[in-house]
Amino acid sequence: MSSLQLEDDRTALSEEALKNAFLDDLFYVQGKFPALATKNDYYMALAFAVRDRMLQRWISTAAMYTKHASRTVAYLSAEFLMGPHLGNNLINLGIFDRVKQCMTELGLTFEELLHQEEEPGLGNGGLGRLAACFIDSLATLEVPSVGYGIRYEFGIFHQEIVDGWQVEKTDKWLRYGNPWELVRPEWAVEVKFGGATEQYTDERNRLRVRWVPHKTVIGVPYDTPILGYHTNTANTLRLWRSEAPESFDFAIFNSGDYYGAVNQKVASENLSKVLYPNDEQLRGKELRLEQQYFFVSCSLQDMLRILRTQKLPVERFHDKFAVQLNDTHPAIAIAELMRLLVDDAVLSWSEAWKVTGKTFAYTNHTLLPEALERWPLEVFSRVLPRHLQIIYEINSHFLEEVRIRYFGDEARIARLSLIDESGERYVRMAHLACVGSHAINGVAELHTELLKHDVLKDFYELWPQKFSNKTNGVTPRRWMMLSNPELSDLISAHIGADWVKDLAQLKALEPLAENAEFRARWREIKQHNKQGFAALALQRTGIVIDPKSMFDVLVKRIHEYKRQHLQVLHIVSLYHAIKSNPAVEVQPRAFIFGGKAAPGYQLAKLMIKLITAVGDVVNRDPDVRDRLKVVFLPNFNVTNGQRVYPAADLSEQISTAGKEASGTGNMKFSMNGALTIGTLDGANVEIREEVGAENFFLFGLSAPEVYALRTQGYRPMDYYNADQGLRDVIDLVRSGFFSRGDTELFRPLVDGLLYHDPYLLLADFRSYVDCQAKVSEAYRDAERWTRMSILNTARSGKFSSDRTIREYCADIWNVRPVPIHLLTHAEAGTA
Ligand code: NBG
Repeated sequence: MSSLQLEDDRTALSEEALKNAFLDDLFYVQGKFPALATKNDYYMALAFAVRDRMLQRWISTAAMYTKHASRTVAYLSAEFLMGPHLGNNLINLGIFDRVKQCMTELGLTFEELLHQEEEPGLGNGGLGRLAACFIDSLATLEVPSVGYGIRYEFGIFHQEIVDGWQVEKTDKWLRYGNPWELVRPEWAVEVKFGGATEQYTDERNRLRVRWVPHKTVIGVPYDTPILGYHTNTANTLRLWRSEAPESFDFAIFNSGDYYGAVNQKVASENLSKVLYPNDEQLRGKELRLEQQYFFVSCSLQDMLRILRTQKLPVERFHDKFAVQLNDTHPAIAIAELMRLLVDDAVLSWSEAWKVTGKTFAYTNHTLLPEALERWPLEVFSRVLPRHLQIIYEINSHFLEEVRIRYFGDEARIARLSLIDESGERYVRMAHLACVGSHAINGVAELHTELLKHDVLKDFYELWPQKFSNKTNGVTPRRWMMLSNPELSDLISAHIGADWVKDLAQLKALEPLAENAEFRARWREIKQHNKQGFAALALQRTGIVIDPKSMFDVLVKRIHEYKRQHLQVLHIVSLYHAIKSNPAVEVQPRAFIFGGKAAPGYQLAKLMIKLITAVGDVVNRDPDVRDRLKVVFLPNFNVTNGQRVYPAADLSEQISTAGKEASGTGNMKFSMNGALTIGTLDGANVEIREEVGAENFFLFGLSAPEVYALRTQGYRPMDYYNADQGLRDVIDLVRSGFFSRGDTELFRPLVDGLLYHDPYLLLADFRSYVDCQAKVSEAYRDAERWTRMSILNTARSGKFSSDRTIREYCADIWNVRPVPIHLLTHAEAGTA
């Protein structure tokens, strides 16, 4: 092909070029002129102007990776909770301020354009957001990588609060189009489901297995460029959408069954329709298994296609790709790669198994036994008959090895088996992931230890060398620069701007904690962020909070183990103290909550109602005189997170020790100068280690203490009986005081605590309330608090996802950066 002329006005970054491009896109892409343009038209025009500026990097990156056949990380994740792209892309391109300026000069409000973007909420919480931070870091570190996932038509539901209860609305994020993706129908693949398998002898006399599926679905890739920060790298997030195959329709069309054909089409397209909320019970599970297999099969076939274009033999799959399994959701990839290698590529079992084992690595993200994925054998064999055979074969080879190693230890063999046969039979996906991977990791030190000695103990004893820890991190680009620009500018003004790529440099802020002027400026910025958040809270809830009060924040998914209701007990105890003596001295606080409950998790929904019900009483009681305010901010998501972390004084990380794998919100708070009150759980342990025990409010039982208490027999009622303050609190809730006299409403929660309390709220109550008193005392000394706040930020360098990704690259993936040479227009035209 002769050299293609790329237009400068699609790549140039000057103000002039940006403005022209924006107006050009408004006219030629949106088909509007200013007098008729809506906010969304302006947003789209800007997005397209920015996307054009990403494409040169994207193409240069693809060309480089192809030419060098670079070793590539494939990050397989059922969730990518990206959050809005526009602001982040501007930051990473280094043109945020310039574009803001341009928009202002054109008479537009830049913030409004940013807010116009519907965030792609393709994740539930921490796990999906971690995947998003990881691909940001991979691009920033210039590591060849692809994120593979599902392009859900509906992401995590939109939460509204009606009469204090959560109401779910569908998330129609694609309603106005998505300017960041490019569909690649030419790389669509077929995925098969159901049916049966049969043996046959091929033309070379080899005994093989053929899968005769019951249905076929097409997976179409939608690509989104993922920019690195101030690099030329633009990697790809490739999300699969399901479609009905043409041929399938034809067969039924010809038989005259038009509606049957349409139904088939609808059924195929349903596959990628909706993201499943986690913490849900079995209902609707089959579609979820189909989703998992769908995106995994699409992704592996895509990798094989890439291998072919680079003329690499399938035997070298593991040299080209390091495939990371983000939890067990994609674990079926192990059986699928075996199928592709053995059934399609005709490798021997043992050769295929070697390639597979060297390809995969598995990250575990949970310590809750009920959250470990298992599929009823019956469902599994119906959806994936060939894969079940393969899993049986993997299991038989594996158990043979175990039998030799642990001769006669049948109990251990049953515990290790890929098939749970203790009752109804299940496929254990975590076991499949462990057996088929060369590396297994947890996401915080404590979590990894608990995996080794509890959840995955038998596997650790078998293969200790496979286990390692990779403490989570978050990207400072989104969670500091974009969310907290004033603080970021202040930091850069003092220590230079390199911290954004090397967060350990924040250490240089430490001496500034002793600088009174710096502290005053630090406080001013926090105050400003708090004012901004107070305005948002007012607009969303109608509740006025005072930016001078302490912002005490608990935002995360609503779950019993995360113990939002422990904070409620604390609030009620303060309220009780005020009611008993209205003159009592209490530190004014705004208690800010946010988070979604799984639609089928009744108790979590009741926890939301409890928060709002207590808020209704406390917020209105004249005796409180505005000293306590309770706000439940609806629809906590990435966008709202960006507003709340920078505004927080106090970060609540109060899960029962030994339950939270890591937490990542805890890191976002600490980076933004909030102090933590927390248990020794997940990454809290490491945050405390880094920032220093004196800058962290620790309370509650440790994981070993929790374990000991449980084994010795935990009786929550004993705590109730022994503690007058606790009794007052529980009795007040139980009396119907917060539920207009209804003594039944909160009974499931209250009785749950008194008679079972699986997450030990009553055991930790006294320690928590006492610790909160220390927090109040510390807050009253503004200078001391500010020092602690600065030190939290200064010592949060470890929690950059860049550090995490460097560790994965070195210890698990064995990949190296490939810096990108930006192609000139002429080069791109001939590449
Ligand atoms: C979550 C854990 C968090 C952890 C994130 C990211 C799941 C299954 N696990 O503690 O609960 O921070 O994963 O690792 O969503």
